[in-house]
Amino acid sequence: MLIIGERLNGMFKSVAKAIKEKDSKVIHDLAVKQVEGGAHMLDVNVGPASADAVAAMEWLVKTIQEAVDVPLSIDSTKPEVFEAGLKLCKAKPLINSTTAEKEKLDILMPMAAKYDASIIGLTMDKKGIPSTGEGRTELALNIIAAAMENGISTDRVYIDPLILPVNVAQDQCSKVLETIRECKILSDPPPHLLLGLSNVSQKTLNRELINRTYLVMAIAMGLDAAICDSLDKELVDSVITAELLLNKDIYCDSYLDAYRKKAVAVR
Ligand code: THG
Repeated sequence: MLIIGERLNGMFKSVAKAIKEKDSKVIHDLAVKQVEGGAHMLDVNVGPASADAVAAMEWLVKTIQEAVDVPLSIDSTKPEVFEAGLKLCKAKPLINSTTAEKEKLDILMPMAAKYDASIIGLTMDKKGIPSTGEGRTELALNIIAAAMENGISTDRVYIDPLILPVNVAQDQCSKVLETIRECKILSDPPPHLLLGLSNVSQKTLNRELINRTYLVMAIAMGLDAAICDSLDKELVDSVITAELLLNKDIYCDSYLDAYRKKAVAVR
């Protein structure tokens, strides 16, 4: 399971403030702590409040790479902000994200090819997010086809069926699980399946419990990547345990410690 740390996002007030004041220490600390917590990659989003999003992305990518060397997921909606981040990435980046709209795919797939980046495809278009699993899977197929047309291997595509908060769209949680299972057979090699996990628990009580439970359910359906809070030890423990139970790792009594030691050794 690819764990992508969610905390370097201007949506968080402390991060927005650090970007505004160019406070490197706050960014370095968050980068290091997320990687120590188990993140293999970090999501980077300058947030809605940045006056100059291009300059903010450049500063943020440079600053993060002073502290850690994991690959980055460049999170934006604007082509010029993607370019600003991608051109500075030292390790192969992930573009977060394109939608299934032709105009977006025509810009972002060639950009992925140009920077040798992987790419997240959201199962939404001009009409929004389909309310059925089938509708989402159909859009995923359009995204995969566009990748192939641009010479991008289908295993560099991360389909994101877009999970919504359980308190506003409760019936959608099971539709997303359906989509995860269905998308795995859309291509050979299959695409990856990813979620921005914390969306599911926005403005709920018991956030951690909801995140952890849903993540394990999604992993059982074939999810293999999540943008999530790697500072949450119980969440990361759940991921490690779910993978063990799916026979992706060899059991021993100290499997949690063994996983963490191995993760540090390969870093
Ligand atoms: N899919 C993809 N990318 C994404 C998302 C997705 N990127 C952004 C987001 N969704 C995933 N990251 C987060 C980060 C934080 C929160 C949720 C998802 C979050 N933030 C607190 C909140 O809103 O309550 C902020 C609280 C604070 O300010 O301290 O929950 O789905 N591809």
